[in-house]
Amino acid sequence: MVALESSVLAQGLPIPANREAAERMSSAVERAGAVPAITAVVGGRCALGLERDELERFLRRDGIRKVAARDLPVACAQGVDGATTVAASLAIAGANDIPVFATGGIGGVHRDAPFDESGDLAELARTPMVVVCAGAKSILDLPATLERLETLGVTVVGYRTDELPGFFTRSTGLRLTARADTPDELARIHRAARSIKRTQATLVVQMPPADVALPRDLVDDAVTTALAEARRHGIHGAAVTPFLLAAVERATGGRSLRTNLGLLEENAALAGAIAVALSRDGDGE
Ligand code: PSU
Ligand code: MN
Repeated sequence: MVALESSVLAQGLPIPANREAAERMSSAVERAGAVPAITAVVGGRCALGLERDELERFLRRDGIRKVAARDLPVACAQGVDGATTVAASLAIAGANDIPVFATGGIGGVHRDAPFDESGDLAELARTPMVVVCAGAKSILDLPATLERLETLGVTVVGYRTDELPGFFTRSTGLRLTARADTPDELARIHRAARSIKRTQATLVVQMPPADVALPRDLVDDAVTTALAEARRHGIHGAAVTPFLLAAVERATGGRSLRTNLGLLEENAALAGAIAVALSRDGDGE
């Protein structure tokens, strides 16, 4: 089984791209031979896998709140619908012993703020799952995010790359300490982590597909514009990430959307392959 998040569907991507993302990610996991399960809070229940009508509610986006790990108990007790971030999705999937999770980009240390660090990092430090992503979103402070992952003891492995990918871009110039070139190798690393009782995630980072990746200077300019817009509007707290993603989309003339969809699918496919590799040795779930 491969867990997928729902905040990217209800907050991160616009309609109708969010439907395309849900379909492309789920199909990619299935093609790899694994079973996709979207995590969310549905009427106060922590769900692993959504019914058709439930998914439709999340894709319509209205009235669906963004639920981070700290919000889970309140969302459950109040019986609401909530789209789960990476952190909240890991909390749900980890509690159910799901071995693998895929997303687009994890949260991290924000630029330009006195202190704003995504709860995703803390949850990665206490959830021993394989997490596949394209790095942390380009809107973040990537060197600081990598330092925090090191401090937290999260193993970061480049899949067919020696560098931290930049979510929208293939390269950031930030060197990684580990690389693997096959799903089997990744499965071995994760099994080693489990066997020595590491509590952290194995964070697998993969570049966005070459045909949709954006050039670094274009993304740098778009992020600068987006950050200035966020400052002007006084955006803060949980609203920062969705706002910046939408602002980058405007600033790249919509090109970042294609990148986002392409990398979500690619990450889901790799997560499916890793889940299959893990289960082959009877160690998958
Ligand atoms: N990556 C995307 N789109 C998103 C997110 C990540 O391409 O919408 C979401 C994820 O759910 C991630 C969250 O966990 O943003 C991080 O939000 P914050 O910075 O508030 O922790
Ligand atoms: Mn934050």
